[in-house]
Amino acid sequence: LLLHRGIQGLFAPPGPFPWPLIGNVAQLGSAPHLAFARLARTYGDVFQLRLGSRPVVVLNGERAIRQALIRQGAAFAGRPRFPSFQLVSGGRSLAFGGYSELWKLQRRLAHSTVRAFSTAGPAPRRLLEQHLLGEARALVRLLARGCAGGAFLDPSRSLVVAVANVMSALCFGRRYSHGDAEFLRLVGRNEQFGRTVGAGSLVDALPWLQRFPNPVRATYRAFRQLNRDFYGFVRGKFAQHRARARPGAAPRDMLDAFIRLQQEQPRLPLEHVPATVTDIFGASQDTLSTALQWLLIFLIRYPEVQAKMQEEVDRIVGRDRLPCAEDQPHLPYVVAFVYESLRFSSFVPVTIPHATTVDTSIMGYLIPKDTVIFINQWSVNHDPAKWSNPEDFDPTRFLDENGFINKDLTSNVMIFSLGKRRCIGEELSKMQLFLFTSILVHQCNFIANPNEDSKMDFTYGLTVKPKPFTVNVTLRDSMDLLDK
Ligand code: HJJ
Repeated sequence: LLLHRGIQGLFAPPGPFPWPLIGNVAQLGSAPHLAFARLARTYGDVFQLRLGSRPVVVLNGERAIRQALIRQGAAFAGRPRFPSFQLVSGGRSLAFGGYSELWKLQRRLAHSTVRAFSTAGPAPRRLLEQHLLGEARALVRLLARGCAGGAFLDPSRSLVVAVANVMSALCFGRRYSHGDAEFLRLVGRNEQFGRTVGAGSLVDALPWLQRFPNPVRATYRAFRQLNRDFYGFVRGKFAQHRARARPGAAPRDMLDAFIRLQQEQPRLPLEHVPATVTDIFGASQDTLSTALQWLLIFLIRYPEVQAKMQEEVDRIVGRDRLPCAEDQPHLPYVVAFVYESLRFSSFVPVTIPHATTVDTSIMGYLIPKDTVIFINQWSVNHDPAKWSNPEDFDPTRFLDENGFINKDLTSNVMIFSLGKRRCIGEELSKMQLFLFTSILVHQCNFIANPNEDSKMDFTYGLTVKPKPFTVNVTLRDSMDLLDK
């Protein structure tokens, strides 16, 4: 114990005994967030383990996480200097970059760019709605056609292209066809990203694995190529946009807007513009497509929930038009379904790893500067002290006795993180998830493949994705609304 005694008489957090060389890597298994929750029952909400030789402090539960990310925001706002983080967005990533004055400026400009093209007012809202409607229509047509004659198909590729297209339209002003092989090659490799930068990934924990051929090294090389491709794609767009700049005119897309902001704020290096937009585009297509996969899974696993949503949209929207953003306050069950899907799946179970920027302490434990911190969001969303029967999928948990959304409860779902590193796309994402969900259930019936296991299996990474599944999609009525 004396060995662990810190400067102020505080102690390092407790934790399991680390093995030489690998530390506690073997204990994490295929679902680190579940292993962390289990370890928290033995050692408490704040515990320490080692990934390789590197100490990592894991925070579980709302109290510890709030204390770190809100009360001591700046102390916990750093990022570890992992080699893999340097490969993202040309080493100028907003999401993976260290905490500094320049980073704060980058974040402020990025946030106002995203806001200007999502929730800043009625005009951007309409633009987003327009792009989304076009993509939802194309998606529904594609799925229904592929399922003609009662077939089942894997929807994941089409979902990725649909959401990537919404974001490509907002970021760059153009969409791609579902048959565009080059675009599909770019956005169709999302598992490779999360496998490398997810908490508990071996890539940065055991650097000696880079020295001989093995699956971890192969993953790392694929990750490097993926990031080159993404950054290259956005840099191409950046060059085009600069060449076609029209100084007087209003910015047409996020890249235009960000170029403009950088001209007014030359303290931000020019190269940070394509880097930040790479983050925005990369992160949004990965997370939103994962979310849509989970939404579809829950629709087919809980047909009675799907039927209730259809009843609600039919009653409120009717069959003569498609759902729109203004319907949201009148569709509480659909909104509750989206929140329950986020809570239940907790598909960003652990945030991008944090690091302490100074010597600090939390819940009485000493945490030195530059300690890697894992934030276990899953533990908040499945805390039995917060949620009754957290392992049940039940949208009505978010509705009050009058059937309205209980905002205190929805704000308790933790998937966008908190504090200085909180997601800048939260409002944009929630709007898109509401619109996609309400349009899909308004237009289609979704049926599970009876030949597939109903166990909801997943693969772990920065985002948790469902194992491949197939679905049958049929139109609820004619194509009239889709063709309008
Ligand atoms: C990507 C999938 C990518 C980036 C970023 C730059 C930025 C906490 C979570 C997400 C938010 C943070 C970010 C995630 C990374 C991806 C994602 C992919 C290239 C990228 C879950 O997003 O295939 O390529 O380049």
